[in-house]
Amino acid sequence: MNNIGLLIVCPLSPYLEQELENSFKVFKIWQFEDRNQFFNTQGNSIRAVVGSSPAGVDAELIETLPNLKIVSSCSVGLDKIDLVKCKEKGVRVTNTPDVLTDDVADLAIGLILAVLRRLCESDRFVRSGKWKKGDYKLTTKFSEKSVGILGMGRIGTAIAKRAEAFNCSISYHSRTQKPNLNYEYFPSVVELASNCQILVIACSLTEETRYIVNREVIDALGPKGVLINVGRGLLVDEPELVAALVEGRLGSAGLDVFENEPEVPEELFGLENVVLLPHVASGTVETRKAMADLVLGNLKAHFTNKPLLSPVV
Ligand code: 8YV
Repeated sequence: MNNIGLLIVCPLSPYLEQELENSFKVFKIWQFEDRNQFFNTQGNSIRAVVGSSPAGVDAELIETLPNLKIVSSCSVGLDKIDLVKCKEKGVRVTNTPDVLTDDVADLAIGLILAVLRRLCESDRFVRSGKWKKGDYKLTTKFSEKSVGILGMGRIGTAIAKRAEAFNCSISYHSRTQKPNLNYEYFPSVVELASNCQILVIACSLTEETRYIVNREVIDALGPKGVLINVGRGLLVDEPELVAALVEGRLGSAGLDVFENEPEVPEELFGLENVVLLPHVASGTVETRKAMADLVLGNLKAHFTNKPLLSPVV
């Protein structure tokens, strides 16, 4: 496969980049200052693209690569890939589901605990020497709270299972009700937010779900409510979220994702009722290796005419 042109559209783990280089003729898009020149000279040779959550392929890039056959994303989220265009052009698409589910669900619970039990603030309290000068204020119990999950797919289900172990009551909203689940289903996000104390966003970003958590949802969650986001920043109306946190209309938030990563609204930096993470839900050594191996497995399967391991298109 060493003569197959493969374009990487955003930096990946050193392991994945090296493995790709061992098997393909790799081009890294960020290394070309003049991209038009690159596409003019190498565009025809590119048969595969590898991206991740920061960058995928839009319609323009797909049109620019006439011999593109497969897009393999090192992410479960597909929001950066124009799936309709891929289908139209006969370009196969794969992602990395399942292997990251545990990590993302674990981190959602970690964020809930960090927010409610003020773990980061407590750590700062000890490090700054303030413990010696006074008592630390009490925090909020997690066990037995009501948890609403937005998006009851693989990740939502794994979060629900974990929250059940904390004796939480679980409810959810998703496109359709899941007949095999005993959790309460709400047909709208506002109803879900009105009926839970902690709202966890675990759905995928599509045209339909963009800004699904708007002011109405945030207000329904209310001044004691907790918002956790392990999905995508664009699922939330970020200026509304920031305003609600600053004004105390929303209780607190644990955020792993933001609208314009790595930019994070600076108004959040001074708030103690938020925990901010740099999009690390799948960021463990074990899971990133498994994601990389799935990307490699899909590409190798495609170019040896075997069934794809995790096909999307
Ligand atoms: C990122 C993710 O891909 O899988 C997803 O959709 O958002 C993450 O796992 C990962 O952080 C690499 O950027």
